[in-house]
Amino acid sequence: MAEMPLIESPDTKRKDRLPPGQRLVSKLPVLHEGRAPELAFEQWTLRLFGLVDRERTLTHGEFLELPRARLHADLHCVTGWSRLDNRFEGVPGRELKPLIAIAEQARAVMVHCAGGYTANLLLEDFFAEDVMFALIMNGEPVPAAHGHPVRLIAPRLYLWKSAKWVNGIEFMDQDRPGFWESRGYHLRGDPWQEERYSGR
Ligand SMILES: Nc1nc2c(c(=O)[nH]1)N[C@H]1C(S)=C(S)[C@@H](COP(=O)(O)O)O[C@H]1N2
Ligand SMILES: [Mo]
Repeated sequence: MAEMPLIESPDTKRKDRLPPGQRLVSKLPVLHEGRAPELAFEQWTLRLFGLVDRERTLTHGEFLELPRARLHADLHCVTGWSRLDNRFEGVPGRELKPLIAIAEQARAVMVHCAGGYTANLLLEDFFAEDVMFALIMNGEPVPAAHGHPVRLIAPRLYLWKSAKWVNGIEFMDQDRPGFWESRGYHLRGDPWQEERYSGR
């Protein structure tokens, strides 16, 4: 098998890697609303819907046939901690593109999760080169508390966008607030701009 390509999240190449107002932690905390769902990978599916020509639901077997890559990325939580040099393995978000015809008017996605959590991303943020559906995190299958079996990683935005237990991507004609965004978090959440709260 050919060696898996390595994606370096661009922020890992900065001289100063700590965004304003953040402090470094060495261990990744566990943070989420409600209880972590326990999901068997064999039953897991990924639904691609909304502004697509035909809705499609990938089985775990179909998902495992998609091209994989490794990812090196820094993670920044809006509550103020950052963890550098995280390692992931999984399917880059861009690999979904050939599977569906996305309508021209699509501008954003809503990421859906088991348990009902949602997070919105602009289409260009979702298809950034360093966005990944992660299966492996720091050498092990993504643990239940961190999103088993599949967790989205969007390292260029605050970590609330990196949805755990992801099971659906909805393509939308405009950006709409997800779970935290409708509770006061910023619609986009760029840590370098300190887009923490919307001020609404
Ligand atoms: N499904 C789901 N994903 C989620 C959350 C959640 O409550 N549910 N919380 C988000 C928030 S606010 C943070 S800070 C990160 C924490 O990820 P970690 O527990 O792996 O450190 O997960 C994000 N993804
Ligand atoms: Mo968070």
